[in-house]
Amino acid sequence: VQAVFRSNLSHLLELMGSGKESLIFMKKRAKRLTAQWAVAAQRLSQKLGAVQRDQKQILVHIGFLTEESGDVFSPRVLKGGPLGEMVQWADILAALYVLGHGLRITVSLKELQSNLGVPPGRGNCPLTVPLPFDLVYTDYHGLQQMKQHMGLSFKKYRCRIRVIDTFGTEPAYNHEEYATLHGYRTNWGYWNLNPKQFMTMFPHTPDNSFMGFVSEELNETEKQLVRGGKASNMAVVYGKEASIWKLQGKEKFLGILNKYMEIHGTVYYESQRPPEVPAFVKNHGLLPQPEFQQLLRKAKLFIGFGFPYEGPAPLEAIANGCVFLQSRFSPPHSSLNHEFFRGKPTSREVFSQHPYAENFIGKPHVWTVDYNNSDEFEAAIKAIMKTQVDPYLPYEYTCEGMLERIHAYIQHQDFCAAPGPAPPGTRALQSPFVLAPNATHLEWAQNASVAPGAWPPAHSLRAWLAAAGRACTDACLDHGLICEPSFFPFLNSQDAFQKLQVPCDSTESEMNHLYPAFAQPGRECFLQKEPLLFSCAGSSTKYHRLCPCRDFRKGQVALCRDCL
Ligand code: U2F
Repeated sequence: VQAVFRSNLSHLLELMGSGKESLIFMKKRAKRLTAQWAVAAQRLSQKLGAVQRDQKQILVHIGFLTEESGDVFSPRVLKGGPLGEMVQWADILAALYVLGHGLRITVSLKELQSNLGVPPGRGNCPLTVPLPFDLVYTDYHGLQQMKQHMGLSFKKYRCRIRVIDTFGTEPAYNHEEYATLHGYRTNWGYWNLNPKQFMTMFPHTPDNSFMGFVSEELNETEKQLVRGGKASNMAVVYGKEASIWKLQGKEKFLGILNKYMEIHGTVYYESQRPPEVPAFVKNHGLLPQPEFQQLLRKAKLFIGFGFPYEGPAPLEAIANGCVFLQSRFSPPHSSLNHEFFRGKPTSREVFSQHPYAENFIGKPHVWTVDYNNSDEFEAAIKAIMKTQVDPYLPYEYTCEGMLERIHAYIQHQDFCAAPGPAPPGTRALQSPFVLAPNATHLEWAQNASVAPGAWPPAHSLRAWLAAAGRACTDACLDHGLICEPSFFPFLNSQDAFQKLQVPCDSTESEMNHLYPAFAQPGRECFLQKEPLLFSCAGSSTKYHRLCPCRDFRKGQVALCRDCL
């Protein structure tokens, strides 16, 4: 059956059920965005032309909303608790539905079991019950529940699972044995999935797939209205929960801001003003999402206090024509030094409250400054008040961008297929590259055969030997490219080192998430023994890593130019 784009979301709203505040929030959002999804579907349909799309049967099991996992989020929806996850799930559901796939949605263990065809209480039975879904989207909580209740089927069908994982899972944490041996064990990791099965909220490391969410896009008339209606001295503070306002030292920079601007907040409160919120702040209380957007349309500045990390609100602010001002973290926050990230399966270092805003958007929309430096802070405020900025939304966060990306994943990602090229040592791998004319990197040879069906297509590969201590994520960005982990197998050979003229005195094959790599001191080259450990993330001053990079579409970093 072919998938047909849908523009009416009312059946989806029925499928989403009701009761919980979280579901109500998500349904309102899906409903409000219907028109934007419909236009996006129309545009994508035109862009794809006659491409055949199979209709998939998809189960969406939202584990964190189940009572069995404690559902700590639903009761906080109206109290300033996290909404980012619900924004993302609402958008994933809408996108899958608009793309025309068959959907089932579960938010309890009972519903999960009945959809999986597992008789209750028979979770550990040795039978493999056929899975009636081509794809399952879930989260870490749901993954655990599926493992417990699917018996042997879990192993057989886990390649069909996609895990929505806000902050990402790096390969070193995903590989059970390696994580255990090398201190990468956490509450969440060690599932031995293909790291691309984890789907993140922002493009953190390309080892995972970037799923994202959407922000409402303004049309030309709305943009005009926003341009005309901005109050150049109005600031809104990022932080809907009073605890965010506890930040030490805030008096100093808020005092400076207060000299220039009228400060607004949307902090949840019960009966009286939360004591953390200074009296000069005009607090509106937690606003419904559409009213929050309206407030952003009038404001000039959206200012972050350092928490929450990496949420949707800064993108919404920028899309509504605000400048986002945030603090630089020095030293960077990570699972090593910050409670929030502790136990998360990533070593990623976070250099500001919203690294995506800093690195993918930047000035004039985003200013990242040291809040402890009053001069720098004050200068930024003055400069921001003078600059005129237009509403801006990166393509990958528009409805069309998200549809395009999910379409490409559904069409091309197959983790159930037989593994790619055999690991080194098991067969002589004739490398399909040549040294580029300027001798700095490898390129795909013109006459090399291309693995049919390989996605992303291998001819977009370009490979560098990174500087010592540089991760492949950064090394590729240095060249205006993005690291592509699925290309590692092509590079993992003596021949690749040779073509790059790396002086290997010896070559060893071992399990290490930094390999393939070259160690200068002993002139040793190392190949990767375990395909699951290929990793864009990770660095050590000991190694020059061999890095596979590819191009990407403007505003759509998940997809290479020939990836659609
Ligand atoms: C992030 O979760 P948060 O919910 O704290 O993220 P925010 O950026 O604050 O935004 C979530 C939504 O809240 C909405 C706003 C955003 O789409 O439109 N909102 C609102 O409806 N009313 C208001 O008055 C103010 C905002 C992140 F997304 C999570 O993944 C993390 O777990 C969490 C902690 O770092 O931060």
